[in-house]
Amino acid sequence: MSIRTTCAYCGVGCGIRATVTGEREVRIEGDPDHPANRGRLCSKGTHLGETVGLEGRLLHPMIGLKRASWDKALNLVARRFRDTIARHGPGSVAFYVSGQLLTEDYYVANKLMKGFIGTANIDTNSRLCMSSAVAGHNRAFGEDVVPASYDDLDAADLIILVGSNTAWCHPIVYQRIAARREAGAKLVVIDPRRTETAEEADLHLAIRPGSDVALMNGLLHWCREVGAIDETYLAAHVATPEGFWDEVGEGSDLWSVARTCDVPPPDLRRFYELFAATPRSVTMFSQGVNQALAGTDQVNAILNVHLATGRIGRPGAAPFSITGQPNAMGGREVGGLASTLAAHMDFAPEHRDLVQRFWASPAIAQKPGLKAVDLFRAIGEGRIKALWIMATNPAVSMPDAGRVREALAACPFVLVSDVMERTDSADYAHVRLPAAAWGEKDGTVTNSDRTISRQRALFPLPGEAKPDWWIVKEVARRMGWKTAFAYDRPAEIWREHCRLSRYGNDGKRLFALPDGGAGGNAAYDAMPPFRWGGTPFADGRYSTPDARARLVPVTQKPLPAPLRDWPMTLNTGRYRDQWHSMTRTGLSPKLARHREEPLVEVHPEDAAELGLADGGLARVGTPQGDSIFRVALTDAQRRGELFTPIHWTDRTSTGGRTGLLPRPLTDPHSGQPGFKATPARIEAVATEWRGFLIVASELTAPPRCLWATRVAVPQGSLWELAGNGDAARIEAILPRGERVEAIDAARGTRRIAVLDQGKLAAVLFVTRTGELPTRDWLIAQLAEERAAPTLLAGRAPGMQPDRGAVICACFDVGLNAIVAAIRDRGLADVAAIGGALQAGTNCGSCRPALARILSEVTSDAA
Ligand SMILES: Nc1nc2c(c(=O)[nH]1)N[C@H]1C(S)=C(S)[C@@H](COP(=O)(O)OP(=O)(O)OC[C@H]3O[C@@H](n4cnc5c(=O)[nH]c(N)nc54)[C@H](O)[C@@H]3O)O[C@H]1N2
Ligand SMILES: Nc1nc2c(c(=O)[nH]1)N[C@H]1C(S)=C(S)[C@@H](COP(=O)(O)OP(=O)(O)OC[C@H]3O[C@@H](n4cnc5c(=O)[nH]c(N)nc54)[C@H](O)[C@@H]3O)O[C@H]1N2
Ligand code: SF4
Ligand SMILES: [Mo]
Repeated sequence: MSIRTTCAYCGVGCGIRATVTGEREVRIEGDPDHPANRGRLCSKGTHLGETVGLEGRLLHPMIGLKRASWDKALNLVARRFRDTIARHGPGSVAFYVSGQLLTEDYYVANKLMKGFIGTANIDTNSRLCMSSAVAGHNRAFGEDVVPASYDDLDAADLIILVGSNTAWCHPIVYQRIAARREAGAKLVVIDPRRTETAEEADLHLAIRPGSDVALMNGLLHWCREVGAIDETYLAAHVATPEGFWDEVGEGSDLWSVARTCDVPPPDLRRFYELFAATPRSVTMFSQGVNQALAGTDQVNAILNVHLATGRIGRPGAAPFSITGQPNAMGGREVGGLASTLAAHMDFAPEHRDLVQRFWASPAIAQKPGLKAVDLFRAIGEGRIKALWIMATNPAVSMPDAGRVREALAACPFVLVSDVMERTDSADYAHVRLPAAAWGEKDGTVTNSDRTISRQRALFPLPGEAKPDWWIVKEVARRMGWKTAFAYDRPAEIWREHCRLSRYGNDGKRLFALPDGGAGGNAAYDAMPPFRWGGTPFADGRYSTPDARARLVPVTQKPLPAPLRDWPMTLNTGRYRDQWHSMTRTGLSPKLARHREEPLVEVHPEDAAELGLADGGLARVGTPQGDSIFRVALTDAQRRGELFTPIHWTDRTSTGGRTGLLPRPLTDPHSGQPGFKATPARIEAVATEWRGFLIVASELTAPPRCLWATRVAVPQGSLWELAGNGDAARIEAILPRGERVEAIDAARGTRRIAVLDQGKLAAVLFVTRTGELPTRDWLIAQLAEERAAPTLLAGRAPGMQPDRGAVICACFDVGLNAIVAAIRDRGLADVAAIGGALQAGTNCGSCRPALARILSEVTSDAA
């Protein structure tokens, strides 16, 4: 029997049909009836089944390093929070929560902090993610409403992706865009990097980072010049501040904009003409827009264009802020940000009054609380003395993560509730509480297009794990608020949340959920996905006092010249097959193969000047800290710019730690950090030896050397290694067992295998001058009952060559097979590759990569 649920990962919110096939085993299929994906899944969703094992899970409450009963742990937590509040006031405690909580969890945490503890010191990792979009929506619409749905993509004739690597980060939305293009729609991508998304586009504008306001103001100015402004719409539904158009016109002629954005004027003109001529346009944006010091202005620059052209509230015409996490949107709905109260209300006296009455609560937060960056600063300064971290890993994901770690280390009481036993943040916890994970928890999530779906439990709760809502309400009850937190099941919380959304609303707020009470628990259990809000603003009425939207004057900030000591600009973001700090995707061997190490991507000409070699190591430094990455040369980068991934942690690497690098500076309106542009420098790092370690058992810490980075492989892990001095130190990490060794002093090569009754336990290869064998065959030996006798040769006699990097994660197809098939069988398009090798025929995430390989191979041949 299959259970309908929702994917654990991104804000696309794909529906899944899960069939439990054994204890902690599940078969995953896309749900053909879910409106977000209609049966499709991307590589991450497809491989969810590989991540539901109990490996690495936290299964019991822990006080320090000791296992404790729930009773004892909860009493301690309640006492510590109560005592801290009694001594230092409610402002001395804080929660830092996450868009990976379910709505019900989120609601209860928010209610406890804002209505009972009585401060708004609850912020969420969504602050790092889309708070600029929230601030932009509030400024323009008077309410944080995303006025778009995926259906608009199916109706659009032009889709513009701004600061969004959709093919990797929202793959199923990308598939939808690709399908619409087959029907003739055009795609424009605006991103400083030539991502796989950009590579596929009809037009790619590789703008200078941070120049989006200039680009959008230029577009607005162009639309005015060519008569594409919808004057009727403006007159009826939009308030235009005095002098707005003069400001827009300033520096907005094509040539000036092209210079500011550093793009060829003909390309810019093509974009502007295309937009002006295409009423059905959707502008979709994410972190390249939000994560900037002028993120909110960048959002409003986009919203201005859509308002002024009347391209909003109509099919196929909308600005579309796409959310990252599975329940980022649900968090906005419950008011999980420190700057909002609940149910799309803020701290205006009438809202405070209304929410307090509804909750019948003893207190209500009077003003916004500390936003994430300020919150961790306050912890560092000793102003916050008790912190609860729920479903997020700030020691990795906050900007200037080194300072965040210092703050956590200094905080008198840190509570972490997480599904994993060890995370970089949990290392600082005084108490750790085991939370239920995806596949065990039960509740609702809201995706990017306001569709609310159920996540349903597939397995019984393992060990003593408990759902987050249960943990929060137990703490609340022990702090003395028994009746207000007397929940027995998520359905009760859901119904309360629905009631609050409608309470005293009278159409003032668009966010109003249907009566969640109808049909009781059974209706909740059976609830099909539904979208709230219909087509927002279809009637031209906005949530402002005068029902008009606002054009918000925004001007391009001067772009900083390169600094002498920090001449490069560091951009950071995501890989296709990893999710954030890898606590889940890191368990999947298939997902590990796409990018096995954290790379720093650099333009070849910069590399030549700086003496960086492709495949070598380099140290990336900023005033905040430094970290080492593997160099990858690519002309997809602009000159002077670097790109590093956010995924690697202390658990998985000695280097590759992007979080240490960004500045803790934020947008003045939203408090969102500017993760995408940090002044930086880069220098080559020489190492005397290289090697790798394949182990069956999990290491508790990376091997000690300059460079050690881990990925999951079937039945074990693979560590890539490099360092200086005596490599023999590494051997200390090898497990006990029967050892076989081969040492070649001339080449400085050491090869050691450790066997446990004939089965491979570990193999370490190190060399100073020689080659290393490919890893695949050795990895496969982990699965053999008796390891092959040619282990130390690194291959079987007469073995076939390497497979190359895995391109298609679904069918495990390597680069070399694809190249060979294109050459030998004369394959001419992506569909033909799919026909021959299956690659690209499931989730489609690798289709852009297949297209590129195809064009490279065919142009090589020509
Ligand atoms: N595979 C995968 N998918 C994910 C996630 C994941 O971890 N892995 N995380 C999810 C989450 S929480 C989020 S928030 C989303 C994020 O999804 P995206 O926003 O698509 O991802 P990012 O890689 O952070 O950044 C997007 C792009 O912004 C570009 N950019 C940088 N600076 C600028 C600029 O000044 N202007 C413009 N126009 N563009 C710029 C970057 O070069 C980058 O390609 O992905 C979600 N989906
Ligand atoms: N430099 C740089 N930094 C960034 C970004 C960037 O682009 N560049 N992007 C930012 C963005 S957009 C985001 S969203 C953040 C993401 O950053 P984080 O939120 O720190 O990332 P995750 O690794 O997803 O952390 C989630 C944690 O919750 C745990 N968890 C999973 N499910 C549950 C559950 O049901 N209950 C509980 N209690 N725990 C659970 C996981 O094991 C994991 O430890 O990173 C931000 N940081
Ligand atoms: S696009 Fe992929 S990661 Fe995102 S919800 Fe769908 S299957 Fe999950
Ligand atoms: Mo995010």
